[in-house]
Amino acid sequence: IGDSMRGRLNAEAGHLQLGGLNQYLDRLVAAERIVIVGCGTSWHAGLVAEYLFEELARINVEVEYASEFRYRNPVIGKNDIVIAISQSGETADTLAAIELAKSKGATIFGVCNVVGSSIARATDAGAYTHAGPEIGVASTKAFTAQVTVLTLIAIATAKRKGTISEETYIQLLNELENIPEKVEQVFENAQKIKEIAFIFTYARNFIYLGRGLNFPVALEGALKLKEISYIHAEGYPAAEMKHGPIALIDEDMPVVFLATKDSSYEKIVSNIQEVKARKGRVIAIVTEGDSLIPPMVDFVIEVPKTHEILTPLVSVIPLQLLSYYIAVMRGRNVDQPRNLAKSVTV
Ligand code: F1P
Repeated sequence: IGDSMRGRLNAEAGHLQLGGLNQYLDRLVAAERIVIVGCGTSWHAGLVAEYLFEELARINVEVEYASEFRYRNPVIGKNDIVIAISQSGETADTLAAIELAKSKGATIFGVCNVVGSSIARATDAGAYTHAGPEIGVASTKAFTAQVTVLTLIAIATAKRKGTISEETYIQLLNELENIPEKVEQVFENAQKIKEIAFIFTYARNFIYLGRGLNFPVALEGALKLKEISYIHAEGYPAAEMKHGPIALIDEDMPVVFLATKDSSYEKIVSNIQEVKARKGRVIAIVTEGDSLIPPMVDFVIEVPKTHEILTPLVSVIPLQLLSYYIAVMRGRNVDQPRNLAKSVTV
């Protein structure tokens, strides 16, 4: 995250360094619709961006799996802006989605990690995440770096569009500077996360629930667990639970709740009560100092308080660590999980 932000924040000068995107900011400001395409973790970062662009810049956003979009006959044209997200910059489905959108006249922006990659070259402009290579196959720092860059783009767009005040703008940028330190603080809880991982090493299923900006984080937590530990895991918006997944809850089901103190807090508390009433085993990610949730649940992992808009950057870290420790305890090769490729080029 630090590398992704270094040199980009210049709140006093009133502008952000967003690489080639700086010249195109007016296109984003005027956009009636943004279509975001990506696969896997990159798609989850896109879902976070949907909340950010809608909330801050009041732009309609659609987030598409590139692997579906490319085979549909999507309604897309010259008034649309497509943002393609990819760590490797080589994912075949994302590249094909870009080519399709381009052939219909859309403008394509990229958020890629690898400089000069095929996707970066296929776009009209973009901002690199500059997060360095992922050592393992599963995206982890790619997610936080993508979300950081997308947050900056949404903030810059909103500022120029006038949909956020100067005060909110400065507040968000100042808080972004605090994020690397807050992520470090989560790492100080590593021992506790390891103990929880030990208890659930041989769980057969997991459910992850979150609301708002924490919903894509729940999806990402479930994906990380699947990818590196091979445990079946599902992520849902917490409010969807009653529409089906609640049938799965019993005393053998670990349920990870993203329950940080934000605008969904009260609702998530009642979702936790619903799960506890059915004897689910709840692991709650809460904001430091929360005294309401801990007595209600089985395990608690605290994260530092941040601005609601920036929550995913902090709340995803304990989920990545939990997956990591469970995978290591199960003897998995976390850097090279079975069946996964670093870039899916076919
Ligand atoms: C997308 C992705 C990763 C996933 C795995 C396979 O890659 O689905 O999110 O962790 O490595 O590829 P990319 O387009 O972001 O490089």
